[in-house]
Amino acid sequence: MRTIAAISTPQGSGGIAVIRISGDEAFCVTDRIFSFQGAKRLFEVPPNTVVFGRIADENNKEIDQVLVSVFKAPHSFTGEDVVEISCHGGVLVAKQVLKTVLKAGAVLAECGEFSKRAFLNGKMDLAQAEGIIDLIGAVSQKGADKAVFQMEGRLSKEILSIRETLLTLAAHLEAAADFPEEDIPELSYDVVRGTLKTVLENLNKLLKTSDYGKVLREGLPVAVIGKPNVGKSSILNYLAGQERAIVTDIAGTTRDVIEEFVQLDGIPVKLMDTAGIHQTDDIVEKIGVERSKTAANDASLILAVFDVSNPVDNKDKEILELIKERPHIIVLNKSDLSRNNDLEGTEVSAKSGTGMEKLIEQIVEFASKDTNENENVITNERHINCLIRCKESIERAVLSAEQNMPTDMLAIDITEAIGDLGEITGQTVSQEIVDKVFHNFCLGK
Ligand SMILES: Nc1nc2c(ncn2[C@@H]2O[C@H](COP(=O)(O)OP(=O)(O)OP(=O)(O)O)[C@@H](O)[C@H]2O)c(=O)[nH]1
Ligand SMILES: [Mg+2]
Repeated sequence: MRTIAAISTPQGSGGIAVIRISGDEAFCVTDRIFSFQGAKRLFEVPPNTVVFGRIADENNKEIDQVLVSVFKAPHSFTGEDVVEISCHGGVLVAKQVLKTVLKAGAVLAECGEFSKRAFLNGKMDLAQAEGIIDLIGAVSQKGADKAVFQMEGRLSKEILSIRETLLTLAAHLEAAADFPEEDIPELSYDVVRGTLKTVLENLNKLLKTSDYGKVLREGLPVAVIGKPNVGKSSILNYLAGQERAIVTDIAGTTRDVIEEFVQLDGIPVKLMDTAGIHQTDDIVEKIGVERSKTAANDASLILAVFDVSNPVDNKDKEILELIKERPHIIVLNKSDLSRNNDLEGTEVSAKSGTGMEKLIEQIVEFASKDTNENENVITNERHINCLIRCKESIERAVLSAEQNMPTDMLAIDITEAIGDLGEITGQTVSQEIVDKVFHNFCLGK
């Protein structure tokens, strides 16, 4: 395979930049441009060591003083010989080092090519590789935690264990069908059904986590609605930890939807502050009110805000009517003032912060949907599709088992399900899918 190279650190200036080289020729390519004291050639250097030296171009003009890390196959990220040149982190210098490396015989890596090689060389499976990318792209602490689970292979382990159960079952069914003279004890339909139902439960359990996975990927959309002046913007500002929206005592201050990404207890939340909902002839406000209603409709969760210091009026009743069919939390704001209504909900004061912890807890509980801290969470659309297909195959097999169909019929569906699970980890996956997965990776990864 060709020896590849790319800048693995982001564009821009920083303390250092890293140029990664991987392939059979990684050491000789580097030797052509790198000089250092001690051993003469890089393959003589012990693996996993760092060497200080200088990089020069073909005219022996020094480009930079660098540190070179040496990893020998198969004990490297890609499983091949790998050299990582840490140079000074200027935009120009990193590019110049790369240019010299390419001139010395390496070719520019494609997006995700290092990770693809790691996958092809068995250093990690497909789901693990995708975990790395999720970790790099994580926008929240909980998202990062789940990506680490995936990168470590915890998701793969769970998938492989389900696959193993199906493999054993399929092998037994097929052996019984193919070699009837061998006297292989037949599995009763009850046993087959029982095993398939357990598999189905496990698949459903995994698929159920994908809602939370979507939250971790995209953030939970939460709309803050209520009549004017109840303190919606004040609540947004409190949760955002900054004065994001204008707050005044004039009713109708907010006239548009204001979005703010926040992390609540490590979970990403897209908060939407909205215009106060009421009847108005003001044309701008009218549009704002329509947008509030749309935001409420599109959100996964509504924070319906009421002012405890005022009696419930028709405008509040309109809000209660609007949210009754949708997931919501009733937020009773201004709890620092004396109480003038008997609404039930979560009492908070955006002014003093009282009750906000409880509100955050409720939002987080809604977002995480009973997912246990230690559970795998399905965050990847590709994995969801594979699991859905697998589930459908198993459902067909269960139906066949219930109708006492010939066992080789069942085996066909089970084999399909095995393939679907193998696609997640990459054991049974087409080249086309592999290329597609890695193409989404960044350059140098
Ligand atoms: N005492 C008290 N006043 C509050 C509290 N929260 C907000 N306020 C005041 O209530 C008024 C309205 O607050 P906003 O946050 O602008 O209310 P809003 O619901 O966004 O109002 P509109 O954008 O006009 O719909 C301001 O004067 C705030 O200072 C609170 O918890 N306690
Ligand atoms: Mg407002």
